[in-house]
Amino acid sequence: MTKSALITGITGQDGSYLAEFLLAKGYEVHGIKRRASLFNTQRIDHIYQDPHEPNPKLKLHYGDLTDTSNLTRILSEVQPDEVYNLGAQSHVAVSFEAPEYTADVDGIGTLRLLEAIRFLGLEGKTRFYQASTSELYGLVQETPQRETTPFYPRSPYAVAKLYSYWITVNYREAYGIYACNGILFNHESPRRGETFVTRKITRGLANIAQGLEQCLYMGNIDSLRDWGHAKDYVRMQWMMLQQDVAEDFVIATGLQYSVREFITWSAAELGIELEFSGEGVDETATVSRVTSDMAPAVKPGDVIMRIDPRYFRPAEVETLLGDPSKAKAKLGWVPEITAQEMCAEMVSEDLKTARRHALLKAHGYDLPMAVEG
Ligand code: NDP
Ligand code: GDR
Repeated sequence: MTKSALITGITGQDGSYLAEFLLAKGYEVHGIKRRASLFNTQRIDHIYQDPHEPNPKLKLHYGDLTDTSNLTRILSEVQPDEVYNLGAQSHVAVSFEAPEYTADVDGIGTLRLLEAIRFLGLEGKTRFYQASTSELYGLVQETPQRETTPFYPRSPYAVAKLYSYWITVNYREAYGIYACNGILFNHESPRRGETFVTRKITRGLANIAQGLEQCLYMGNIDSLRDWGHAKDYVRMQWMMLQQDVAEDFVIATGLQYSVREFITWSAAELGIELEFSGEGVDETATVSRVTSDMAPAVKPGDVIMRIDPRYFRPAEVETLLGDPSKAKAKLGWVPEITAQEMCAEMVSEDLKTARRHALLKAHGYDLPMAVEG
């Protein structure tokens, strides 16, 4: 029997990798995409299947996590074996700008899906995965963070996700729904949104290397994160729904690095050696040596990173480090891609794009380069 899965947030980083993963396993995959005035399916265009073809395995539905009747209708039509709730306003800094919307989508959106499962009598059939987050630990109460570490959210995003975490646990306990939380630490890839810190760095430095931008403006580069690769993490999302009993798991690498280190690695991938000097808002990174031809636009003495306090957050999560022992012991999951390998892949992909853009620019096409976030 072909299994079916419904993915909210299929157009995002994780949704695209998970859709690929489930299609390869033979699933019929349904995804909810938002109506937008521009195309927003770039991350899944390579797996798109024409609905006019016989038996397409990937089907897209217009929808939104703020729309109860829409979600209920889609669930009723699809009757999925598995729901992966990955849809969210997922940017922590943006959640301070749009707290109410973030609460609606990231908090109540989860309730809408769980209620729809209950209302439609799918409790015995549909398994539910909630995209919980290490941001729940916020002001950390214990290091490393594990499943039992108390939460202390530090942003409207994290507070909304805290609601989702507990409503998922509650529907499991109250109604017997197979529902679990993956408490995922930061995970990245070449498909990461351009305003999250790793991608902002790899894309920004690749652009600087090719002369498309001059300087990277950063926020708190002392921040410490436990970075994994999205491909490893979506595999774990699926594994969590294949157990006999629903449980919550921390997904992390158990290793931690600073944003400054990630900048250094990314520059090194481009053959750029950096020297950091100054403190706080006056800290800069200056090019000390260029050792390859990947960065023709950069020369020693160039200042290519400065701090812009605009990117500081009203309340910061300074440090996150996960303990994935439970996932390893119970599911046999271990991450396969290191943070350094992931950084190299991201730089390599962003360099390809930057080279194409540099070529276009040389022929008179100007492309907007700057990102805010
Ligand atoms: P992305 O930001 O890349 O993707 C978010 C997805 O949610 C996009 O498909 C987006 O659609 C969709 N979405 C946004 N708002 C709505 C809405 N109102 N209704 C329906 N869909 C909506 O996030 P990631 O793929 O990185 O993360 C996936 C999930 O995992 C998110 O819930 C995130 O909070 C969580 N998470 C992520 C971690 C990470 O490090 N990546 C770590 C821990 C948790 P569109 O493309 O149209 O914008
Ligand atoms: P985070 O990811 O907030 O951890 O949430 P992000 O990459 O945005 O920030 C990581 C750390 O880097 C610092 N930082 C900057 N961040 C951004 N975006 N831009 C900057 O210029 C910058 N300079 C420094 C941040 O302050 C922060 O400390 C991500 C999201 O994917 C969430 O959805 C998910 O739940 C968590 O990871 C786990």
